[in-house]
Amino acid sequence: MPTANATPNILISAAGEDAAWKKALVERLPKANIVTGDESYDPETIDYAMFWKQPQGLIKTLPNLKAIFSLGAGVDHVVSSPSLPTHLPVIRLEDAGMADQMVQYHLYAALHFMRDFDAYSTQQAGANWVQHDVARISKCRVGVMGLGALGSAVATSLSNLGFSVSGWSRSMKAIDGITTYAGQETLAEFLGQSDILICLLPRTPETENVLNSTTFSFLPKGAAIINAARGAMITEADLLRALDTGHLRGAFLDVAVTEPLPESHPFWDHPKIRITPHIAAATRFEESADQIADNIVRIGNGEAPRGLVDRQIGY
Ligand code: NDP
Ligand code: OXD
Repeated sequence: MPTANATPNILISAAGEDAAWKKALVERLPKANIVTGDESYDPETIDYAMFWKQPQGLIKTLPNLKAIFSLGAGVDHVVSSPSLPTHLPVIRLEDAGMADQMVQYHLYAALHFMRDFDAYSTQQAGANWVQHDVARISKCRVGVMGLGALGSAVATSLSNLGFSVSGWSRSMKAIDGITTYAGQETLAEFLGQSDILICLLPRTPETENVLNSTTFSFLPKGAAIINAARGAMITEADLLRALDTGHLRGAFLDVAVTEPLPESHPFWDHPKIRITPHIAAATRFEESADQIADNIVRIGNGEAPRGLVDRQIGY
């Protein structure tokens, strides 16, 4: 890693939240020169950029960048930029207050299916008072794709509540109470025992469209999907088909290929789909600014930063 100036120059471009990020960072790095995209600055002097959905073309105006910080757990908005230099370090947020929120979101969504609330809302529309047997939670099998900072917290919380939980990742993990699988060759087996499938993978060339007609066919009939990762992991037309044929019972979606979800999109009024507007876990300024400031100090001291993205694999 390159080393930093004692007074680093930092540019913030954070999709309308520049001022809040600047305030949080100034408190932690009082000696740094911190500017937002609408202030005047000399692009040649910028050492570090903090980005969330930065304007297209901004990266190539900054020739002397030493690192880019993503203001989210996902880095797809940065690494997908064609002008990103191959060796420029990209650093992501790890948990930073998001794991607790992801746990809350997934407890709600998993119970929605496990306790038949999807069926009861259809019944309510028809003034239909019919009771269903309450399934035993230990018989409900949840599969979590992605066992990173967020997926592992979600898997552990669902397991603690009594669900029977498995997880799938690229490299093998050992997590108390969770049956783990790793690699493409185990995907069909992992999916085959997921009554509720949760996607918490990062968006990379390998994970795009990982949920499609073929992989849906590996799920047990009547399985449900929860996706709060990125819309690009699901082939949307295949999801609609799997719901309409009855192979899938329902989908709980926080993300979509196009966001905001267009008004005319068929997801909005599909009876088996619940939509939330990318709110599963908000980036918390305090925790995130602590991580970023700590990393800038670490780089300044010649140490490796935490949360460094592997540019070869894309997360
Ligand atoms: P991490 O990088 O910590 O974890 C990613 C996990 O996915 C790891 O377990 C990794 O495996 C696994 N993985 C990656 N590629 C593959 C693959 N090809 N096959 C199998 N497993 C794979 O990410 P986070 O947990 O921090 O975040 C996950 C995603 O959640 C983010 O990238 C972002 O897109 C999304 N997100 C959504 C939010 C929302 O509000 N909707 C908020 C925050 C994040 P391994 O452990 O072997 O590396
Ligand atoms: C993230 C997100 O990646 O909010 O942090 O989606």
